[in-house]
Amino acid sequence: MTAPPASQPAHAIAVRVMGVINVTPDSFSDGGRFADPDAALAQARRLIAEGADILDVGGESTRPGAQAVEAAAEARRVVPLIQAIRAESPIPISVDTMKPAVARAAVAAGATLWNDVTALRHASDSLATAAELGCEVVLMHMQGEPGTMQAEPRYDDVAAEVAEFLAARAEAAIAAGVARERIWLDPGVGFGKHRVDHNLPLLAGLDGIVALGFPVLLGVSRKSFISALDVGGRAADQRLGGSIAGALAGAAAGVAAVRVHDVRETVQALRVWRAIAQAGRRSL
Ligand code: HH2
Repeated sequence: MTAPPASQPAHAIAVRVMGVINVTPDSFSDGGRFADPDAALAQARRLIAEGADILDVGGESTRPGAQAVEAAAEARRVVPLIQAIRAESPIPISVDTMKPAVARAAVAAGATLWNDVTALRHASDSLATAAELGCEVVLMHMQGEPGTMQAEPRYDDVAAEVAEFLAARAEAAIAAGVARERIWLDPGVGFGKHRVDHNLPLLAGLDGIVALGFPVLLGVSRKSFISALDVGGRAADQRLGGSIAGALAGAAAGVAAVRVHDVRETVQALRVWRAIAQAGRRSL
């Protein structure tokens, strides 16, 4: 999976949709809805039927103030679901974890992608574990730690600093033995970023991250900057319009995939956006 060459327009390659399943009691976006194994598997089936290209399974919330989870307990949340999905579908499965032990258990259960919001910085053996597992990895930017990251984020030029960080983490992963073609980058919208002052210029500058030459994953879905821009604050499950606007901005910038809670609506929006862009090219 590689980013489109710079000479190709963004819509030449279909943006893949990663559907989120949080097997947690406390996620900001859908906390508790899929903590039950049967509900989580039903959600996985639903997201596959709705057109998801990848499923991202997470067993620990990253929102500020979320309860920390021991690795063994986190693995007990995600592994049975990954096994159950793998038993009935070949869909690529990603595990959203910062812990090498959980990534290891998830890959053994059938996951093929390690989505790490700490860009393999959480544990001293994160880089080596990613190299050993040989799976794809998502390296995400975050300023600070999940618990305190929103306290006082600071940047001079957020898009440039995030791109510089991601390039350095990709080099670190490659130096540790992770194959270049297995690396994805993610700007980490909402992770140690002021809702409007940082997330908006970051989204406006996504092309600089795409230009690094790795596939880019973008997670905008239901994030709080959407409610900051909306008429009246809206709860996480009332941010679909803004989530889709963010996904389309990512598509226009050339991201490879978007991480979303609302798969059906996002697939529809991306298909329409792409068809219009392609029709425009044909009529040139
Ligand atoms: N956002 C969240 C969690 N994991 N991973 C990547 N790569 N990119 C993201 O933007 C991203 C992520 C936060 O969303 P959610 O999973 O819905 O919430 P929580 O962390 O509270 O479970």
